[in-house]
Amino acid sequence: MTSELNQQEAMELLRTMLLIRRFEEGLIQTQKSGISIGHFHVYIGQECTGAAAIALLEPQDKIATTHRNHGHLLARGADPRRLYAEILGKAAGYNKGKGGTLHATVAGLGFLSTSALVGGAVPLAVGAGFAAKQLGERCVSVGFFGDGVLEEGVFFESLNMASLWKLPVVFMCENNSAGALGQSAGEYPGSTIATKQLIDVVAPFGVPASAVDGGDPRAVRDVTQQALARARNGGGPTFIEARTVRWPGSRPLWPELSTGETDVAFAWEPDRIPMAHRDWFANDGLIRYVRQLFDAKLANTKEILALDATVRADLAKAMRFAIEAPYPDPASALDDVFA
Ligand SMILES: Cc1ncc(C[n+]2csc(CCOP(=O)(O)OP(=O)(O)O)c2C)c(N)n1
Ligand SMILES: [Mg+2]
Repeated sequence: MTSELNQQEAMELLRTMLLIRRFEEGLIQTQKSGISIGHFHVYIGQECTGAAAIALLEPQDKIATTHRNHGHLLARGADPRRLYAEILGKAAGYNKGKGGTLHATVAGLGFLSTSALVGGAVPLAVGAGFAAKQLGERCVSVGFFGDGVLEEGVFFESLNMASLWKLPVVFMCENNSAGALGQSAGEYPGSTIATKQLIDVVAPFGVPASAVDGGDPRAVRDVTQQALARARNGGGPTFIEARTVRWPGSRPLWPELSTGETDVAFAWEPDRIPMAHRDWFANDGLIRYVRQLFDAKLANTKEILALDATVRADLAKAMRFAIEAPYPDPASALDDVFA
């Protein structure tokens, strides 16, 4: 069953995707300008998955996420000023600057503690699903995690429990390994899993699984809608493999704006795309989605450019806020921590 987006929903989805893309382009540019940020990971190239799936969640639903969390937090409505501040280690950040990019979390938006451990998000999501079932709450728990998580034992333990106990969990595996050369080539690690079809690993556990083009928000929306309905109706967990191509800028150990700032006009003027980046942008979910909106006459070029300009202006202000914000008082170093 497919459900079409109305014009307002379609534009809201575009706004979320642009927000994520521009937020992270801004982060890379800020770091390159010499401002100390530390190591971080970006969600560029995967926006369609998080934006489309998270738009379907209800306020009481829970989300667990990973080291690649900025897009999930923004899609759920996190304030870019406080998220930038958190990433820059400032006291105005969501976690008073003590979580940083790897542990940024917003409990009020249903985020369980973000885990930068490969695999950490999965038992968190299953635990929240278990709690919801025990308490009789109409709440679904969605775990976002990378393909590398299928190398971890905790994934299989968690999947097994979720299946046995029919927990309301959506396992959203974001497989971004296509095009990644991995650690052996001096790049950021890709996964090294013998099976190439991740959904095959899940079948013996009796968990319904489907693979989807993670760069197609409508496809992501359809499978997520089915998974959420199954979970809410007591049908138990679902595994979704959202496949995307690794953004070239996420192949080095530190992100590089290697394809340049995204020009949304690439969608209707493909000749503007620099030759070296044509393969990437032909696949880029954001540009593909803009083209779909344009072709379906859901938005014209003026509206799309205006939306982009507003997003960029707001983010420039948000970044200024974060840069000017003070660091936490050293005397507070031991507050709010387990040590
Ligand atoms: C348990 C554990 N082992 C190793 C690492 C180092 N590490 C950080 S990200 C990463 C690769 C993760 O790949 P994947 O889960 O596919 O996520 P992606 O970065 O591709 O989105 C590794 C090995 C870690 N954070 N945790
Ligand atoms: Mg991966």
